[in-house]
Amino acid sequence: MVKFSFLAVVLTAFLASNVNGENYTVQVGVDDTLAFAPDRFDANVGDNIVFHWVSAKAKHTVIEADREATCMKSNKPLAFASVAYTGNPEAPPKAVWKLDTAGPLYYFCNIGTHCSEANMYAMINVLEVGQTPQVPGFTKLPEPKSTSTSASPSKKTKAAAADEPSSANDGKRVSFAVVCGALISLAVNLI
Ligand SMILES: [Cu+2]
Repeated sequence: MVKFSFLAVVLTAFLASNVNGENYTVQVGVDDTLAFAPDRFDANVGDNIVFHWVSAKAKHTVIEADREATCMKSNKPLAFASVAYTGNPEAPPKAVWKLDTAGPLYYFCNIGTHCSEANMYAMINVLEVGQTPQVPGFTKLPEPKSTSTSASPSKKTKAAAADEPSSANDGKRVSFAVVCGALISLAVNLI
């Protein structure tokens, strides 16, 4: 039984590490500006984009568009569209966009003139599964700025972040692992 239990643990760990894509974080209203950060990066089919509304100063939305800078909602029947949130830097409202098709994804904020005058739009280059992102996004939020003079996070390259585990995925992975472990243990005990 010890061997079977060990096998179960190994199998569980293997399954848990392969079931989810990355979770990329996009800050909506970063640094209280009319902008998304990062505003352009590569991801893969199967990844999730987790939008964090971080500005308490204005309402914003995330609305899918068919092309860049049009400020018009996509014609797709299932086009992504969030509700309008006023942000909270300590506990940001969030929305998750799961990437299921390769190709460029465009989105914008449809509040007032945020898109048309402040250029509050952005894109994600969605690659096929297995293709290596050349411009990695944030897999966790950038460190909070210590002064108001720091550079915009959207301009940083995030090579370091790409090497870090996706903390937002851990909860799901753990719960998936627990379910798998329980099922495998059950099966092993029945043998
Ligand atoms: Cu906005």
